[in-house]
Amino acid sequence: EYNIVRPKGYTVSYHASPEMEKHHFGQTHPMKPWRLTLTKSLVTSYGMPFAMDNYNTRPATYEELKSFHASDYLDYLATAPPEDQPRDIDNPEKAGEVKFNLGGSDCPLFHGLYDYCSMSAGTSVDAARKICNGQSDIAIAWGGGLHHAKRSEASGFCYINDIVLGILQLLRCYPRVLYIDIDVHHGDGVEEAFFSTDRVMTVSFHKYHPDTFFPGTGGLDDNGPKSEHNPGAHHAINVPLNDGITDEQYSWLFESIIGKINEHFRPSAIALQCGADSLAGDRLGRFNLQVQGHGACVEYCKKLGIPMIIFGGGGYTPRNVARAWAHETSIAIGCQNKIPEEIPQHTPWREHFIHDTLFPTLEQILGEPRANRNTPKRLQEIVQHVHEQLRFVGH
Ligand code: V1S
Ligand code: CA
Ligand code: ZN
Repeated sequence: EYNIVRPKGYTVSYHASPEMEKHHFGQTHPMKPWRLTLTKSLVTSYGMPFAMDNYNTRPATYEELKSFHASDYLDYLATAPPEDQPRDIDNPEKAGEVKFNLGGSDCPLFHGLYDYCSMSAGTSVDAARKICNGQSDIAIAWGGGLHHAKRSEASGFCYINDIVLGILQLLRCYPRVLYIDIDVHHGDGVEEAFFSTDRVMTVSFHKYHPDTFFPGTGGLDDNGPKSEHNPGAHHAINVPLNDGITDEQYSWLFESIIGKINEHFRPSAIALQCGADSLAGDRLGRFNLQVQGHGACVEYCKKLGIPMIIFGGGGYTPRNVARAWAHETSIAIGCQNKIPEEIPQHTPWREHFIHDTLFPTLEQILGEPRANRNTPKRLQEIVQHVHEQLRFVGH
């Protein structure tokens, strides 16, 4: 009804697994897989599925997961019994044994965990395959983006690193992959996985404080192991930020940094993690970004004209996650100017949106905006440092 049509000669695919959305981390846990259902509901009520190839994905196989993860870790993940009460890892007496960081309050062992993980990974691997075989120009995997998971360790709500699996798939057909991470947290798992190769450059924008903000890594000078013999040296870029950054500052940073990286590194594919916890009003986040500023990053990447996977990630205020990811789906399709700002009347769970617009103002979201602790001088220094790093990269 909004006349959303397929862009000519351009294919966007949407990879989702409705079963994944039914899993629960626990009552008090901030990660709510149901936010994916709310996102799909908004995407559908705007008529966007008509303009995309829509896939219900299969779970990733054990062999696929093994392309990054260790078998003893996967075996434990597949067989550890679910705990009904999350253990209190901050209290060693009650803690019991914790293996692979599984079963604390951040990474609980819940019912159906292995299915949840393999479905999330399945969406990302399928998205990567569609990019590889040229069937999609942009492939969307909102159920992926779990950037903290390590080869043999769960971390920060992430168990399987679907992004690493997706990038490994892209590397089979593309010489260089640029990973960009706009989640409010540092993309440490992806950075570490590609520390020793010059075929992947990783860039994370995040709130940084080594003692008080998870995971505490990703300082400006952390650019990968600096050994002369390591081809991956200088291929990790970190953009550490303070509380309260605005759309205007973030867009300026993003374009200055990604523009320069694109010139030097010349990626043949992009993997973009769009964690929505960098939005204002997020339960765990600290920034003042609006749906427009978050989406501007996706728009900028799309304009580079390079095949791209778009992943989800964090995002702990479901209504804001759904708004951002629906808007970003419309940018991928190129119909962002055709859909009305007002949330359609027939949207299931419309009452969850509180404000009936895709673009609520900062005042509507927060009442009082969070103080902005990012000075123009500091942002200039960050851009300067990144430009200096790039002198060591490619041409
Ligand atoms: N910030 C934060 C935060 N909140 C929680 C949490 C709160 C309630 C619960 F019932 C369970 C967990 N954990 C954290 C962080 C992890 C953030 C992960 C972000 C993931 C992502 O968005 O980047 C990608 C999906 N964990 C910590 O801060 C660790 C602790 C150090 C403090 C909190 N306690 C609960 C565990 C140890
Ligand atoms: Ca980030
Ligand atoms: Zn996050």
